[in-house]
Amino acid sequence: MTATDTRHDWTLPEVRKLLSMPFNDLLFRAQTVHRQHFNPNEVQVSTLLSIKTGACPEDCKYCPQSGHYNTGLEKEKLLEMEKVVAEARAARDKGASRFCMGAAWRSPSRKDMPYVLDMIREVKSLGLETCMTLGMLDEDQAHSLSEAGLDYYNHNLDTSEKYYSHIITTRTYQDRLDTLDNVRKAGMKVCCGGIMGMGEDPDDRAGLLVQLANLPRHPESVPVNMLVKVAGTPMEDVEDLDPFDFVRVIAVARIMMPQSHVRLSAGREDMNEQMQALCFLAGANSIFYGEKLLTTANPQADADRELFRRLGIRPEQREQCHSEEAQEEALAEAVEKEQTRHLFYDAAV
Ligand code: SAM
Ligand code: DTB
Ligand code: SF4
Repeated sequence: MTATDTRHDWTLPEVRKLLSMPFNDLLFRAQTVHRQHFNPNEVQVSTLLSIKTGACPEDCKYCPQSGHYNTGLEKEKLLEMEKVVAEARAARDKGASRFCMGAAWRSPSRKDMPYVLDMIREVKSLGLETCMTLGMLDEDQAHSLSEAGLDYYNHNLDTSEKYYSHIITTRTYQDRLDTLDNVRKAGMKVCCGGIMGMGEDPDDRAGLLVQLANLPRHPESVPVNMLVKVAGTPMEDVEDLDPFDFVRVIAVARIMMPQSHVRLSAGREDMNEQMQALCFLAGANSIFYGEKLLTTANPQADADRELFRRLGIRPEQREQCHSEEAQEEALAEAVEKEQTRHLFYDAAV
């Protein structure tokens, strides 16, 4: 690894230039970087579950769960533990290695925290990596989640600082950055990315990438979502993004954050297989797996297994580790996984 691999001093003009390279040159460069850090035929697989749906006080213009818009969504209370555990077990048995739980909150309330902490412990005990996305966190909340064993916290910057106020007015970009800082300080891994196709201009995509790659540490996971246009949200009729521009964002994210997992996230239901294959070629190496994201549709698990088979892609079994301590931990996990190998079999065909 060289120092240039983990730069944190990207400038807008540089990123603009990367985003507008000839497509073939860009993909070649991204794939070259990808192969220096990852097995190009492995993709990490996460499953999402909405643990608290709808009636969110925030006004994010893209979101079907905001209480500000009428999207016809049935709002739900915090899910019972049994349901969460059953969904997590089913996800594990279908081959997911990480279980991501999302709540339509501005931030978790004092009363909900104990349930959330229990969920982490229960899901972790199934041998899954855990991820949550619960809105803004203060330092104490981040520490509690970390102590309960939460591996990842998802908190997206969504777009550039410049475009942010066009999308959300109920919190600031700085609020998001503060939460990311609290998550880092508490020792959790960061999952942070954005949404493309919200009517932003190419400079907003470049601005978001600069923000992500210039964080003090790169997020371990970078979800790149294509906007899912939901009727009733202010973004239901926004103009489609050129799919090649979406692939460009994946490629540039791969080049700028070479050791991060870049997730081809929401929006796959509207992408054909060729488009998804291009995203993998551009360096995407993680997906959401299972027929539902939080409230909207995702491809059927069978269809994804078939796509993996046709592309010769295997689900990644565990994170790559660098420190000795982490390697020991991984070995222990591998032994445990060996004992439950049959559970992962069907996704590895
Ligand atoms: N309420 C928490 C928050 O906003 O941080 C957690 C849940 S929120 C639904 C998680 C992320 O989902 C958002 O940051 C956004 O990036 C993504 N998201 C929401 N609606 C989306 C849509 N229609 N299309 C694509 N991504 C979406
Ligand atoms: C992320 O970046 N995308 C996921 C996850 N993190 C939480 C959420 C996508 C949500 C798409 C709209 C929905 O299903 O409600
Ligand atoms: Fe609420 Fe999160 Fe949706 Fe924004 S993105 S409305 S905070 S659930």
